Amino acid sequence: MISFELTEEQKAIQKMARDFVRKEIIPIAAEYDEKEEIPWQVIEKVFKAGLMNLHVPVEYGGQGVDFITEAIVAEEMAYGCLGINGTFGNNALALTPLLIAGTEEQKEKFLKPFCAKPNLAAFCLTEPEAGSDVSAIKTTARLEGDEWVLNGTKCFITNGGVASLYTVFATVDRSKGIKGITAFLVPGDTPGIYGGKKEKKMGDRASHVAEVILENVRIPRENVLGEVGSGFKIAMQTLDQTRPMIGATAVGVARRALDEALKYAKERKQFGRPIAEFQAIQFMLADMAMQIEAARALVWKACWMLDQGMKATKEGAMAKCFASDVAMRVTVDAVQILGGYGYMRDYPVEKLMRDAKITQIYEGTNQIQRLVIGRELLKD
Ligand code: COS
Repeated sequence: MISFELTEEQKAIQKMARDFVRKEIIPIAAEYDEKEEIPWQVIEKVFKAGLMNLHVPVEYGGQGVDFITEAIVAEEMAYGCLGINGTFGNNALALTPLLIAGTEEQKEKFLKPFCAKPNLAAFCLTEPEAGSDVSAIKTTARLEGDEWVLNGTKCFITNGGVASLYTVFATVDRSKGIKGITAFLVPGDTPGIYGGKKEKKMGDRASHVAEVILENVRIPRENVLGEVGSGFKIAMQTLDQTRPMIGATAVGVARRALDEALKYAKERKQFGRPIAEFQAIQFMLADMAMQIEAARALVWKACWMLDQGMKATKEGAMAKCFASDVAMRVTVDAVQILGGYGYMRDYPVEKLMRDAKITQIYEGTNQIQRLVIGRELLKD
């Protein structure tokens, strides 16, 4: 059975997120992009509005919504600002390993207090020499008595240095390759874990992305997630669930660019007419709208599969890859429609174009997504 009709709850949360974005995010997005800072007051308001930790079950203090609802909210939030959404949306990436592999005790101990406040989490996988090739990570974990001792450097970590909880991937034995990779929970106040250099970014600038340094970080033995050596699979299973959300945010960025381009094309007069009356512009707007609809359909399909408990590795990669490529093309076209004004910071479209670029890169480059899709096709 296929239906694109949202449930009453989904319509209500979509409206709530849309109103929130209009009131709290759009008015300040350009300022925080310029300042390259997290608007902490907005994070608190997102939390109070019940729009944070959507995917975390209610019994651990989250909102317990399904994947489609999460995607609907992510689209609305990214319509307002990709970077601001990325700051609290990143909790989905960082907490999913705990939801997938955590024991009941770990969920009680870590999720409940985390979700009781507007806390941020960080997912620490990438390293200077291990981006697409996760198997190359060098951060080590050594068991000493009843404690794990972690050492290494992570890079490009969203919320690095400002998170209250870190999910850290480290190797217990480099000679074992991916079979040595293990996932750990590290509370943000643990001595030895701290934020390093904060990155200066092209776009996505209202999010805090930095190195995370681990220097003899000692955590209790029971902070290991799942089996020792299962970290790579946990990371891949996590990305299967979160890549569709990157797709949803890319749809939000693209939809905003289309709305800005439509508004401008109706107002801007050249040769005595609004430029929207020229077919050259109409065809661009039509292509933008078509691509956005197709991208959202792929995102919702992947989310629907996840909601049914199905494996959606291929569909999640398709949704992320297609939607982020769409966001890039649509935002470039929006800048083109706005012409010289589009290139200037007084209008929001140049920011959308800068923001769109990262969606083709993070949570696996679009080359990696194509590789994942190709492998899945060959398996089928
Ligand atoms: N779910 C469950 N298990 C998975 C899986 C998935 N989605 N993907 C891979 N695995 C398992 C495989 O089944 C295999 O298990 P066995 O050894 O038991 O057979 C194992 O993991 C290794 O898989 P594979 O051979 O595909 O690993 P590769 O080293 O070739 O790496 C890629 C695969 C490149 C796809 C992976 O490293 C990747 O996604 N890289 C990008 C990482 C990324 O997104 N980084 C961004 C950081 S987050 S901002």
